[in-house]
Amino acid sequence: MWTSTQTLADLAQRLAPCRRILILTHLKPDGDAVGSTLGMARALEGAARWSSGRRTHLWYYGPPPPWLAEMCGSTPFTHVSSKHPVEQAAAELGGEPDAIVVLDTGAWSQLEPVAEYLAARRHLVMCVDHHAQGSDDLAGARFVDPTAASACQLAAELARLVLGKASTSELPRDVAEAFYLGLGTDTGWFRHSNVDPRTMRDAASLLEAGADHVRLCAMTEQNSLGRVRLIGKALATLELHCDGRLAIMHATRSDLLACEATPGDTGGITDFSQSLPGVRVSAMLVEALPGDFGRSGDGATLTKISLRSKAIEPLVDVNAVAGRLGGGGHVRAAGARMEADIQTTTRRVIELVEAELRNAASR
Ligand SMILES: [Mn+2]
Repeated sequence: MWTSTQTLADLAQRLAPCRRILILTHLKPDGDAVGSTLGMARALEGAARWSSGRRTHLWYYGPPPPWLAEMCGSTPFTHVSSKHPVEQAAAELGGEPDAIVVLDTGAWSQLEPVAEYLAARRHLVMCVDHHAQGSDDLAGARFVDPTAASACQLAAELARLVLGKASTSELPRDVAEAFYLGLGTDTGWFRHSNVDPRTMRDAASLLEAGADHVRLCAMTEQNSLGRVRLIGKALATLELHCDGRLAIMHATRSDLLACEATPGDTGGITDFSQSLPGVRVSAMLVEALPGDFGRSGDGATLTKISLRSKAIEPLVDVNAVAGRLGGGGHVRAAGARMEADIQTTTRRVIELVEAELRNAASR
């Protein structure tokens, strides 16, 4: 069972004498992953009662968010990659760590690049997480609270204990700033269903400590010019099908070129049509060249399909739709590729969603 085996006070006590602490999070770090680890590193540096170089070490792996360097500022971090492998990063620690803190995940699958390194040092691992599932054998010492909207709220409490403060509102500004980032991003800046009174109280406390809401929100909500132009093009193609319950948008290869957008700029555009009241499923179709989305092929026409389903009962299972096209994902967000042009793909998506809408209605 992925439940707590220790209190945060136990973990703070265990960290107190540690002089070389490695801080890790999940692959492809998001705001909560970066915020929790960065805030923790800064708090542990601040609590050091000796002054012989750095006490904490941050490793990230997988595609970093565009704002990573800006967010970390003068706090150093290592990006572990094929160019900078774990062995090299480990050598740079200057010796074996005496603690490894894993934040915002407890799953081996999310720690794949460092799994081997961690497996050999399991007795050193402490985990603080807010996910419902995790791997019990990753960390014997763990604090798990799935009722928290973000790992940053739990990390803020641990940082408070580490620094011996009465409230998280007394955390140093740069520590609070990092934790506020994760609280903001994991709640979609206080819009998602995980927002509750505790979220707001914790956020208020971090704002009191000096977190800059405007700066952090603007930093993570940035779009490139190419992406904004592409959003405009895609919205202009919006069509409703299935009695207004399916919204479809598309972008062609020449749209991308005209907007100076990259295939990476197409992510999340589906969400715009989800704001239409009657829409249950939205789809975004992007004409791709083989290789655009990490697949090399024989030059055949390829259309990438992104599907979203709204959180309204009965839920329409877009994972099932994607599955019929050879793709997959989750019930509410899934994707697939079809070796066909946009028109043919559109017709197929309409057919499949129509059938799935009937399935959902009959459940
Ligand atoms: Mn999280």
